[in-house]
Amino acid sequence: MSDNTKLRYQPYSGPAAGWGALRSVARAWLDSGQPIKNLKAMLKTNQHGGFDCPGCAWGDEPGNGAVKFCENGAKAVNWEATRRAVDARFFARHSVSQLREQSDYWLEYQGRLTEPMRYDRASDHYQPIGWDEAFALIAKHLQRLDSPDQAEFYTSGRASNEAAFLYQLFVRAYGTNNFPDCSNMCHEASGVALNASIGVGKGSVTLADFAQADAILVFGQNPGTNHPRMLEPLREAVHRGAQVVCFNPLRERGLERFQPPQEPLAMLGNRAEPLNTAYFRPALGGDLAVVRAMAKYLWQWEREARSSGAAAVFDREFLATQTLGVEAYLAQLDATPWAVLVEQSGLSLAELEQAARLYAKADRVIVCWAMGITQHHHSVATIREIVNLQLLRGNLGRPGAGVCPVRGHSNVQGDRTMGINERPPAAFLDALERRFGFSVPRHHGHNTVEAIGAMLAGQARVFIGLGGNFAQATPDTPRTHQALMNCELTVQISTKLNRSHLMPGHEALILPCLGRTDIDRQASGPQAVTVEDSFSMIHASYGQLPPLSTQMRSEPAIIAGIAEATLGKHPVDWSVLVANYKAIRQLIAETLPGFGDFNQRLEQPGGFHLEHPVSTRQWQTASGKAEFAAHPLPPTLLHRRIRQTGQQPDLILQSLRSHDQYNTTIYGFDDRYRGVRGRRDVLLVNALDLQRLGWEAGQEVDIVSLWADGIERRVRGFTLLAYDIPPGQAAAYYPEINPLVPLESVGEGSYTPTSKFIAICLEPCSLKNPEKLLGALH
Ligand SMILES: Nc1nc2c(c(=O)[nH]1)N[C@H]1C(S)=C(S)[C@@H](COP(=O)(O)OP(=O)(O)OC[C@H]3O[C@@H](n4cnc5c(=O)[nH]c(N)nc54)[C@H](O)[C@@H]3O)O[C@H]1N2
Ligand SMILES: Nc1nc2c(c(=O)[nH]1)N[C@H]1C(S)=C(S)[C@@H](COP(=O)(O)OP(=O)(O)OC[C@H]3O[C@@H](n4cnc5c(=O)[nH]c(N)nc54)[C@H](O)[C@@H]3O)O[C@H]1N2
Ligand SMILES: [Mo]
Repeated sequence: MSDNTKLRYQPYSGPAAGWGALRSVARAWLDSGQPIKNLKAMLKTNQHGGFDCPGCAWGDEPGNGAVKFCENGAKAVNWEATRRAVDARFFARHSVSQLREQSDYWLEYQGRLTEPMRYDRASDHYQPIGWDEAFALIAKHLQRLDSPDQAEFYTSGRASNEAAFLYQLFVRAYGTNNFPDCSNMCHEASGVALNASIGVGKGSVTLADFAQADAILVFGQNPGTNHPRMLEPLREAVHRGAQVVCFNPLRERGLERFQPPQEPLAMLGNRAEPLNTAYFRPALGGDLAVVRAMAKYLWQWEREARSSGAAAVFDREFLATQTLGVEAYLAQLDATPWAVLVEQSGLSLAELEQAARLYAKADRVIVCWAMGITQHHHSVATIREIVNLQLLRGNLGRPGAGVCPVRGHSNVQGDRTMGINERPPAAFLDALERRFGFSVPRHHGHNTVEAIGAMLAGQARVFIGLGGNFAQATPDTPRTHQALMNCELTVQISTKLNRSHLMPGHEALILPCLGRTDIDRQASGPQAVTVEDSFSMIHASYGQLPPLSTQMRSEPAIIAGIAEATLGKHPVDWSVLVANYKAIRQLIAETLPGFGDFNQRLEQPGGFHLEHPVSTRQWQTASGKAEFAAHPLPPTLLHRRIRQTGQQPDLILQSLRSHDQYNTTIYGFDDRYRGVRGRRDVLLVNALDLQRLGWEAGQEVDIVSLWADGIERRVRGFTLLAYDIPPGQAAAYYPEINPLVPLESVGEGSYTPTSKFIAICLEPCSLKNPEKLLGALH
């Protein structure tokens, strides 16, 4: 398969979903090599007794039997459930150096990893190794470190609750809290901000709330691609006259028009329905100013109401009885000048007022957000500001209202609940200690950025990855690659070949694991695993397809193997737990609040809801109240280290996902809704900026990012595309531009790489023959 065809660009005129989605699903099926088998399995997606979709973390209504997968869920399933195998013969044919020349797309396309492999430095090939030998090698490396804190234990958000619980139990019994995870690059800021404001770092709404909301605000999210099943509640909301208000610099098709693929009449009549009632296009990183301006309007109207005796704008009783700090916050609103709000938000005063009016008109409001909010310097402050706004009108802890950080990976939220957390709460550690009787490490561990720093500095020497693609998902790519290769041992527990396997430490292992779609058979029979969605619903997932090879093992079995080799039967008998996952769930029930009768409650269709204290207006903050945060606005959105370069950036770049990818997994080269086809190495820029900067659409350029640390960060040979994007902004696909994100450019209080705010300059292309070299670059 050739990776890169010619770039074609034609603005997309169809609706989201609809025929385009059906065509794309059919292609994914056929390409899996086992379409009929997969079709049967797909019909079980998100059904009782079936598997949880390995796509996103959007939740589903239990029961009703309707088909419950979307285009991108189908792609995820067919990508995992392929007949192609990456086995010992494959690795005998290709050296690691040769594989590095291949694109990320090509690597994963080769198929499922089917047997454990060990890197042989002398021949530069991976060679087969037995499972026991692999476990013994890991144990040897872990046992000889000077301190357990010299090992990093990464987790990606597909790991089940059972796998995550065992993993953290093993790692803490081994002696460290070094749990860098994908969440550090994703919704970390949501967790930090919500914990501080309302006492729980999770969203407060369930799917049922969407049906009752009068307004749904969607900030920095592209659900048409990344959470397609969210489009239906949005459509339903518009239908019944609720406001759906979008804040996104790009006009995302998935927020504009929608054709339900499950409704034949709408499809045949080609009828598309609007998905929003207002659309605002702020500056990158401008949302803090947007939300503050909305609050400032509310405050102005509340003041007027107070003096005229008109109906209150604020929920005065809620503010008085449930919250702390409103006075300081209102003073902060007074202290923030309108001119600064207009400048930083990128919206006009009239637009800001319109947004505030839409908000104030609604009795019940849900605010949703995703990466357009979290991957910024001021992400924690922005999310706290969203909560501030919601508090003013009591939009928390009642039906149809609340906050909804829409999660990414299908079990990223569950992994945190299970203790994948480098800064675990004391109550969690106390509970572990009580149940398992060993003294747990209390000091903080490394997050993703700190782990990279430690490996670069030689302070961390072993890296174990439970899923994911650490080499490509992280910032500052060349430094991260170096960090992995500095290690004495790298271990990747994976389903598919990716670049992380090609950045081996001195020694390296690939441990092939079962995925969500595979039947997981243990001593007591086929096993279910459990996951938690964005609405805190816990449900079971049963694999449906026989694994491609008998050599693959489940994630719990692999973790148990590593644990037993390293620690023996301490603090539990690992193999007994793996024989029947009910035993793992029993331990979870005995350790974590909210999981009583875990095994029994799973039998209900749709699973069960983990109670959210905010739904009954209990605030688990230090003060016992919902807390306002009165941050001043940053003086400028440009970080000090950008200003210190003394250079003015040409543009501010955001990195985003195309319609044909799942994070670093690239399914194809089309971004259907944005009209970009055939290529991913493109830079979307406003035509006015091209003119201003003296470039032409179609030209190839190098992109250089600004950060005053003496390191040159450059990607080469990107094609300029004139696109409907606000002037001064640019957009390009992740992970191709990750080399431009400085490791030290992180969110305040969240440590999340600022992947949506990269100051860049364009330079003439330094590639001689870009077309030919493209494969090597990706
Ligand atoms: N098919 C598919 N599904 C996925 C994924 C995938 O890669 N593919 N990834 C999963 C994961 S892990 C995650 S975290 C989610 C990600 O889901 P999203 O957050 O939707 O993903 P992004 O593509 O990063 O989109 C960010 C959106 O925010 C907008 N944006 C960027 N900067 C700003 C800003 O400063 N302000 C505002 N208001 N908007 C901004 C962008 O224009 C874009 O529409 O999706 C999950 N689901
Ligand atoms: N520039 C930029 N960087 C970003 C982002 C961005 O928007 N811009 N987004 C960030 C976000 S939100 C996230 S969540 C991270 C994602 O970071 P990761 O979660 O680390 O990356 P993925 O691409 O999801 O990982 C894909 C790999 O996971 C493995 N895998 C798939 N399924 C399974 C499974 O069931 N079990 C196991 N063990 N392995 C499996 C496969 O081998 C596959 O190659 O990237 C972050 N990086
Ligand atoms: Mo994510």
